[in-house]
Amino acid sequence: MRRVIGRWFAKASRLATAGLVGASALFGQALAQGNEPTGGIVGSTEGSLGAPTPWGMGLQPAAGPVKEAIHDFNTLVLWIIIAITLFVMVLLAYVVWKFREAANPTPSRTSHNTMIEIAWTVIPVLILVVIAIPSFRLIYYQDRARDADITINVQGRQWYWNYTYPDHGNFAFDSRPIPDEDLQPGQPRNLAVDEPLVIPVGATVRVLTTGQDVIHSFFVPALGVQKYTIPGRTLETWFRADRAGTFYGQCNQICGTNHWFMPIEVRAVPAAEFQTWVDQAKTKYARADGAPVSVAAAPAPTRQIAALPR
Ligand SMILES: [Cu+2]
Repeated sequence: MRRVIGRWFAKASRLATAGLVGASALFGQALAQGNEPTGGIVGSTEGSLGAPTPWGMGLQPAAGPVKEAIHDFNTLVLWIIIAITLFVMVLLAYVVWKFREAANPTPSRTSHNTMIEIAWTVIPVLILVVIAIPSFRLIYYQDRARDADITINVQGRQWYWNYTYPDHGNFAFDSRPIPDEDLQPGQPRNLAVDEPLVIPVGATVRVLTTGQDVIHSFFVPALGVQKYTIPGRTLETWFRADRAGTFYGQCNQICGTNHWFMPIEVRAVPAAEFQTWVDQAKTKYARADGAPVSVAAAPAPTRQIAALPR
C-alpha cells in the first residue's frame, strides 16, 4: 500500500513540475511578446518605464504616492497571508503525524470544543479588522485629489481613449495604439500609442472619467490608478508622477471586440516641457478636431465634481 502511494505521489509531483515549467515558459513568452525593450523613452527627459517586463514578479515599481500606498498595503496583506499559510501547513503536518493510525489506533470521538471554536471565529475576525483599517484608508486616499494642480477628463470610447484638458484651453484629442509595423525601437507592442496623455512631474492630477458607450476602465499600474469610465456618470480619482517617465496601462474592463485596442500611455515630463507641449497641443488639436474644439461632453470640472455622488 505504502509503495503504491509512493509511486502515485512521485508520478503526481513529476506531472506538477512539468506543468509548472510549461506554464511559466508560456507565461514568459507571452510577457516577452508584450514588451521587448525597456529603458528611457521619454523625449529629452531621463525616463523611467512603467510596463510589464519578462519574468517580472510582484507589482510594477511605484511612480507616485498612490502606487506607493498600494505597495505598502500589498506587502502587509502578503505577510499576513504568508503567516496564515505557514501556520495552517505546520498544523496540518503536525496533525497528520500525531494522529496517524499507527500512533493513534483508537481515535477520539470528540466533535466540539467551545474554546477552540470561539478562537477560530474571533481570531480570523481580528485579522480581517487588521486588514480592513488600512484597506479603507487606502480607498479614501485614492478616492479624490486634495488641492489638485490640474484636471484631465478621460473618456473611454469603443475603442480608443479621448483626453480633454479643461484647465489648459479645453483641447481634446484621441489616443490609439501604434500598429505593429510602425513601432519605433523602445515602443512596446500593444502599449505604445500615437497621442500619449502628457502630465507634469510632481503635479497632483485630478482625473474625471466618463464613458461614451459602454463601461471601460482607465488603468495605469505604475501610477496606481484604476477607474471605471461609465456612460452617464462622472467618477473621480487622482494620481501624481514623482519622476519623469513613460507609464503604460490598458483598458481593463472587457468592453467589446476591440478591447485590446485601448492601451494607455502616460508621459510625465518636467513642468517647462509640459507647458511647451500644451502650447503646441492647443493649436494642433484645435486644428485636428476643427474649431471649436469638441468639448461638449466635458463640462467644467467644478460642475462635474459637484455632481459626484457623495
Ligand atoms: Cu475599453
